[in-house]
Amino acid sequence: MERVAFKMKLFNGAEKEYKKRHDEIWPELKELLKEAGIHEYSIFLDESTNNLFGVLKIENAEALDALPANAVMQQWWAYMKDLMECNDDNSPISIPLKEVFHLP
Ligand code: RM4
Repeated sequence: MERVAFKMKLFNGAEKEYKKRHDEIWPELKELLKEAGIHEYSIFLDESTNNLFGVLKIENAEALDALPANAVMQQWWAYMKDLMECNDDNSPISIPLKEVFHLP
């Protein structure tokens, strides 16, 4: 299992709605992420900077490459774009993070 982490950015004042939408995550998106081999996916918020930190485990990190082309993923990103910094294609601006410590 590989560990993947990345950061994204939430707009000011969007925390409550961001949390609500994830509490009510679409079943089809959950299914898509599970089918891609994702496990234990968390997103943490740094309230002092609005940085979001995504952390997940995946059987094969290359499986993530197929997600941007998926219709459900694209619909979710379009739905979320009013809450966070995004690219022109609505995908969140996502900066990969480098693991510098792990205690299994
Ligand atoms: C995030 C963002 C990510 C997605 C999660 C479920 O806000 O859209 O790309 O993987 O939601």
